[in-house]
Amino acid sequence: MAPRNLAAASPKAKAGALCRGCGGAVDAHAGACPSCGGRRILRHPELFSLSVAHVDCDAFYASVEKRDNPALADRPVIVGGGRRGVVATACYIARTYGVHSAMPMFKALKACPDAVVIRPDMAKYAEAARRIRALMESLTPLVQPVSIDEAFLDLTGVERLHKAPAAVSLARLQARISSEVGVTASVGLSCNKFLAKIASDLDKPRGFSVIGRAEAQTFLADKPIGLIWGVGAALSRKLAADGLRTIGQLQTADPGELARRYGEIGLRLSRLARGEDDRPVNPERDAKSISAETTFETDISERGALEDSLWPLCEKVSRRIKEQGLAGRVAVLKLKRADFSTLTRRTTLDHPTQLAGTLFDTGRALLAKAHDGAPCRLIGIGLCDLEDAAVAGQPELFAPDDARLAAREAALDALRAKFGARVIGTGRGLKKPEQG
Ligand code: TTP
Ligand code: CA
Repeated sequence: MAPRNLAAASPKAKAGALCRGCGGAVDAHAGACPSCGGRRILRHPELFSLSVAHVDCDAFYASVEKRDNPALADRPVIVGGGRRGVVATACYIARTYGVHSAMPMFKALKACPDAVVIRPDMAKYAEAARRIRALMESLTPLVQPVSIDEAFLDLTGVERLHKAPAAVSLARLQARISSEVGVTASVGLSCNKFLAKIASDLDKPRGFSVIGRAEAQTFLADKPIGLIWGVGAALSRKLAADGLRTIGQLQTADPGELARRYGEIGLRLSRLARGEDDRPVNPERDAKSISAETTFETDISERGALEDSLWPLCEKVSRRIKEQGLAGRVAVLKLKRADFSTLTRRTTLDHPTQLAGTLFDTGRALLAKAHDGAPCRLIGIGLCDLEDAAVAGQPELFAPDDARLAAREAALDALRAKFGARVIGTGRGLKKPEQG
């Protein structure tokens, strides 16, 4: 399939170009690659200045099955079945018959009676995924797995190490995944995770697509809001009910109004709609927790005073987790008593959160159970079991109480962004919170 070039022609921009045959950098005006003679040339004005990528394997389970049984190469292959009786994935040939993931198997076979159906072999897929991950990590330490067969890579700063622009290293990675693991992958290259993820899907399979900074807004304008990663059907419906259907409508909507109506996610949607996404590629996403703690000058035994000290810590955790675009499903409270004995209490939330208020309420409940009146020298609180907030989908929006909390925190976050983190307290951080 021919590579897609989304760049608006810009006479001033110095275009980079890449041979899709051998992955080498070529002169932007070359009709064919001087090394391999290939004519599939990808040109883009920002090609050699972008370094955030999303790499996603094509029809992953089915590709592994085809690799292991070459007789299947030209056959429609469906992987799935088993207890749930649904399609896990279909190869691209089977997709031409309308077969897709999560489709009931009987329907899939009605659409494509000749399909070869294979039961999933997770051990095999996990092994291929590990090898692909290792190839990615040989390029950059900044690899953030998203699922078994996809990951974000940040190649900023490793160009000198590889003596090649990120685009060239990624083309080589794509070739190595194919030759060494035996499956194909698609690459999306851009300036941030949001755009890279969209790009990787534009030209599947074996795609290599670029969305540059300059074209991002225009490219997004006529796309449906559902294209935004993490905007599920429920949120799409809610936005549509308010007349918001295209990303372009979000671009022109007042960010303050979006924040007021939808809380934190409104602000985020406004930024994403403009192609702005400052979430870093975070390789430790799965293992990490985000926490904050404080040691008192004098030991504290009074519950209310402990709660007072908890609130600024919740704000700190919330700020850091929002900065990283994460949300945590498990809240952990830590107390160190005056005799240095430590106790931790944890609870799993109904849904992942980024909110200081939710963390505080949870922490306060944990404290009520854990604190026996003994004097304490330290208190800490954190969130773990982290996931990408966009993937977590901000279901708080649909819990009325949390939605109010989210809107309030979003408004405060917007003020902090404008005037600095230290300027805005909520009052709770300064005085004892109301009981209840
Ligand atoms: P995806 O990356 O969503 O899909 P894919 O790799 O099969 O195809 P594409 O080229 O569109 O990326 O999922 C990766 C694997 O996860 C997929 O091969 C099978 C499994 N999977 C399921 O088991 N059930 C599902 O509903 C989906 C979407 C995926
Ligand atoms: Ca995939």
